Amino acid sequence: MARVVIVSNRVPIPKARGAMAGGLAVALSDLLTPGSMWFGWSGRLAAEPSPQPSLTEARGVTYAMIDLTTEAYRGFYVGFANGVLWPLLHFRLGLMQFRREDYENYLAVNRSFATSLSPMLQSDDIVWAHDYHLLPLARLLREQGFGGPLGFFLHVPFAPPSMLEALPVARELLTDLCAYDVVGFQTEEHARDFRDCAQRMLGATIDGEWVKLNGRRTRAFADPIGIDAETFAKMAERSVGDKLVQRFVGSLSGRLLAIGVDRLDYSKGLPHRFEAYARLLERYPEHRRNIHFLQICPRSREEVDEYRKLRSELDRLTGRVNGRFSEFDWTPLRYSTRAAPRRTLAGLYRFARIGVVTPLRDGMNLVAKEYVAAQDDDDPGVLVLSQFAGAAHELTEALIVNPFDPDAIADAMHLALAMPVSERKARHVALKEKVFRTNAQLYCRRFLDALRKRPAARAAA
Ligand code: GDG
Repeated sequence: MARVVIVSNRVPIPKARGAMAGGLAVALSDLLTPGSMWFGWSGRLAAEPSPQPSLTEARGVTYAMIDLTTEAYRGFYVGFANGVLWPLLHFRLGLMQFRREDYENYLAVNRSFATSLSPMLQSDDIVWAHDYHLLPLARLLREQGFGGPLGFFLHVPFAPPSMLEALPVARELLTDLCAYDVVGFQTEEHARDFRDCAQRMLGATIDGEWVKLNGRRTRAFADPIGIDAETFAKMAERSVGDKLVQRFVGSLSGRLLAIGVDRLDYSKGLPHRFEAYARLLERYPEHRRNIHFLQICPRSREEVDEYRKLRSELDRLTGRVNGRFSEFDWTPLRYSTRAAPRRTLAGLYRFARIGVVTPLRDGMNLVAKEYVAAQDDDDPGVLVLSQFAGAAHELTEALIVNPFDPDAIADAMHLALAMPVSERKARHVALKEKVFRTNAQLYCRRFLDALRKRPAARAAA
């Protein structure tokens, strides 16, 4: 069987003991068999470029990493990836700050990845690159002489042509994506947007899921990411007995819990959500004193101005909600910017009557799936889910809301709080079936199957 080489911006080396870190490492854990390799940035900044990767081995998997210079990192990561591509693909054109020198650094870092990785590749390797940091990698690896299957998965949404046109280098990057053999998206809508862009902006020919450009074919298809639902459900069941979870539950004094868990990011709709909670308490006063809202949002990308601004805004909104509604023995909103241990999160999800997942735009949103997996079958909570999260395409039995409408979120929370257990159970059975079936294993298998079929695709080009 061919070796799988995963490439991503950051490399999640497993800790010496204990479970894997989370996120991508969990989704791809089935592929991390002895002999496989994961390549990316070490997280270290060096004065000089270091093309020679450092190698670490854990559980038979080789983790190969390069350092980046401060200048390359700032242009590539802060400037272009998170200052241009992230806002663009999350429909926030006003936040996009394009600078050609950042784009040059973005290309330079991708070139360093290709130059460092290619000497380690064997001709029958399968390479699977992840996310918007690595759009040009396939072209650059091909230039280095790699001829094997190259796949790419985009974790964030894609944009339709009318929006992608705003990116001055959109045509270059679209052409680069067409150098991959397989390009995977979270939803069919994102895959279709990509094919539309390739057709309208590059003149590519579209045939079903296939994009034909300059005599070669790329398959652009939807492969929604999943979680390891079984492991997560077990973790949730066990962790409700943990000291930390118990202490938290005790502090609620029997009140119901609504929970939100998101990286502190402007795509996650946090200010609208806080506003919605205030509307709930204002318009449905019967819930006052009977509910707590816990928002966990670990700080992220603090190098980017917009993220610092968001944090101050949330500090202000929390103060406003609590200032307005608190009573001496009830604080309606608790908000923490520190990450919680994964096991604690699982226990808190299980305890929460409502999971509030209201991003303004999101590729998938794994929190929605984790919340479902963590529920107690006999007394499940209710998921309130944004129509603009990729997860809403699958999890249709959630209470689906428009995240730009705080009143609609408040109404859904009210409905969830009043929902009889029979309806909660009926919705949960349907959601659980989907989360357990379309899990991380299926996600990996579908993508690799598509990539392994590549020779046939080439012959037909
Ligand atoms: C991108 C796309 C897509 C959060 N807080 C804590 C914590 N988390 C974990 C959650 C979940 C993960 O982080 C977040 O995943 P999401 O999917 O919600 O969002 P992004 O980080 O934006 O991820 C997204 C995803 O890629 C995968 O393809 O779904 O659309 O934007 O697993 O549980 N984990 C711990 N403590 C925290 O405080 N331990």
